[in-house]
Amino acid sequence: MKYDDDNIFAKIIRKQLPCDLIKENNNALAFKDISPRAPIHILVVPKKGYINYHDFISDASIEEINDLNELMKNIILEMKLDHTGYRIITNTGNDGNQDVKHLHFHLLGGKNLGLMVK
Ligand code: DGP
Repeated sequence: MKYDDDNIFAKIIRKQLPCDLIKENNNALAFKDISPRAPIHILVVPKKGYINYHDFISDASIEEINDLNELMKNIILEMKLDHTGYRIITNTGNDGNQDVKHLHFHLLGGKNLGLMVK
């Protein structure tokens, strides 16, 4: 599958659509999910276009991978999620029920999230 430059997260990254920005660095952006499933529901995305995790890990530079992980880590520490716990999810493809075809990690917390898969 080819990456579609017109997906909603690509437009958010290009600032063609608004978002509730949490934090960003050179290669990654974090913003609030528009339909939160938990008191804390943040999406962490690479700025460059990758459809999913395996594309990212195959093709991204070390700087891009480091920046995404650094952004995730800083949010976890700043929101003290390391004290309370959290969940990171990335949905991929059909079985993963991926809706937006730009890699994103859901960072969820703020309550007990229950079982991982129902
Ligand atoms: P997924 O099923 O993993 O592809 O989840 C996509 C998520 O993206 C879903 O939780 C809702 C969120 N989302 C969809 N459109 C927008 C948008 O325009 N802005 C924001 N902030 N989030 C969006």
